[in-house]
Amino acid sequence: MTDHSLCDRVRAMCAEAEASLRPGPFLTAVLEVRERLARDTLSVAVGGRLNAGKSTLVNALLGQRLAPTGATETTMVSAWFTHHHQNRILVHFNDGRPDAAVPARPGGGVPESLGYPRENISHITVGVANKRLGDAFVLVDTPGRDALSALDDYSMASIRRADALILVMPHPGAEEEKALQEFRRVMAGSRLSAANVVGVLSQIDRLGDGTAPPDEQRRIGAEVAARGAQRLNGLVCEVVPVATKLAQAARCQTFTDKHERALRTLATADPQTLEDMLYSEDDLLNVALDTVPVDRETRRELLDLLGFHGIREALAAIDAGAADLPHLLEALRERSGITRLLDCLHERFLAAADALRCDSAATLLEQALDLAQPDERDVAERLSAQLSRLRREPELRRVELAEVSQAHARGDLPLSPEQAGQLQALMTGTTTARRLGLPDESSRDELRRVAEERARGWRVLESRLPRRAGLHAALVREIFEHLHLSLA
Ligand SMILES: Nc1nc2c(ncn2[C@@H]2O[C@H](COP(=O)(O)OP(=O)(O)OP(=O)(O)O)[C@@H](O)[C@H]2O)c(=O)[nH]1
Ligand SMILES: [Mg+2]
Repeated sequence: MTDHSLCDRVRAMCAEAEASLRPGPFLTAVLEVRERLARDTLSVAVGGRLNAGKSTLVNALLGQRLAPTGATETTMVSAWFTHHHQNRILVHFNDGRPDAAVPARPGGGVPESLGYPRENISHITVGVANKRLGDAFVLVDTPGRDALSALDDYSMASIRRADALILVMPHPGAEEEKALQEFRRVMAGSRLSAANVVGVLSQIDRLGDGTAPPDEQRRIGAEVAARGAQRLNGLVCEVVPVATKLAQAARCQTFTDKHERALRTLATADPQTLEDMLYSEDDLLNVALDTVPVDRETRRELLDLLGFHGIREALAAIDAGAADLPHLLEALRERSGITRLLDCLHERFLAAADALRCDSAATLLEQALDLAQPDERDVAERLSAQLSRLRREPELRRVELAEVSQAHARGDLPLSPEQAGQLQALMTGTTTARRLGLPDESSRDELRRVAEERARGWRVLESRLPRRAGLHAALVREIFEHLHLSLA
């Protein structure tokens, strides 16, 4: 089997159906799926509330400052960043008009104005000659809203069209719980779940009163992220804390020798001056030049680039031995949390790309079946049978656990905390052992024993539940059985 075997099977199904269909809505939907699969990359949307730090994170992931960021509502239309041999921006309209090319900002960024009314634009495609994108994914920056309940149709449309989602959450406030519940509601009916949603706790420097030393601030971030992951159990596979602004600076080549030199000079201040200076942003800006020979303008530049927390992280990294610019940048990437997020995206999204893309394509085809006209029934029935066979593939079944997890989140599938934990591990584990909630070094016999025990447990549960809930339990049971068999 090749890496793309599941997607290849969907492509073949589309080709076969297309050959027998006449022009009409069913054929159009099938063609759209084929076009979607022609792209060989996974699409990952970045979504969340207004000002959450989505665009800042997109830039950090791209390794280039292409998405505009700002303190007020900044991202007005969804932007699909794709690899292209030359920088170009295409505007796609929602009234069927042909796409229009608009000039990019120097370096390929999205311009302030696209020159068309926002309400006529469905989304834009930003082609960038960016190697990082080439071998990874299409990244989709979406507009935020002040409440997730009001996430506009176009944001939601882009989020639904993507294969996976990074859900960006800023520092938790009183509104957080409500917003998260809203997000659950908005996502119900989409296939987004712990199988393909990674949470990011953004702007970790803003947690608490923001005066804690950097390592303490990171510890607070990890704690808040862990609590968030607990609350969003079933919806996200994990929540990674990221100092988004610092991550952007550490990955976008905007931090130069000049900034490094200035930081090293700051680091030479005597301990008392250093402590006074790092008490607040104002103290950093206002400390007398004769005590710290870095001019105010450069200090302001450092603040704009790294933020106050970032400056303290950089000074701590220098203190810990980061001897030159590359080592300092590496330390900042590590400290910002972006390195861990990238690992997480590779492990969870890229390694499962075939199944995730196949699942979204198969879902679109399943929806398209309803569009068949009476004389297209044969084709629809054949396609439906092929899709049912495809859905039995173990890798896809795991993605389907999304529905089970959503049923549990809605209260339609009562589970004990232990069973909920087993379901979460099965969905999000990246190795067989982890899927069974066991350490990686567990013996094969132990894995087999536990897989069998789980299958038995879920069979008992299945027999006690009403029919619909029982079907969900049956899916979990079948996956444990399959794991058991594969360990024979
Ligand atoms: N202190 C701090 N500020 C940040 C951080 N990340 C982003 N910001 C700032 O927060 C503001 C919003 O960031 P954006 O990335 O534009 O947020 P967004 O979610 O894309 O916003 P919209 O597109 O308007 O919904 C900007 O002023 C950023 O500079 C961070 O880690 N720390
Ligand atoms: Mg934005």
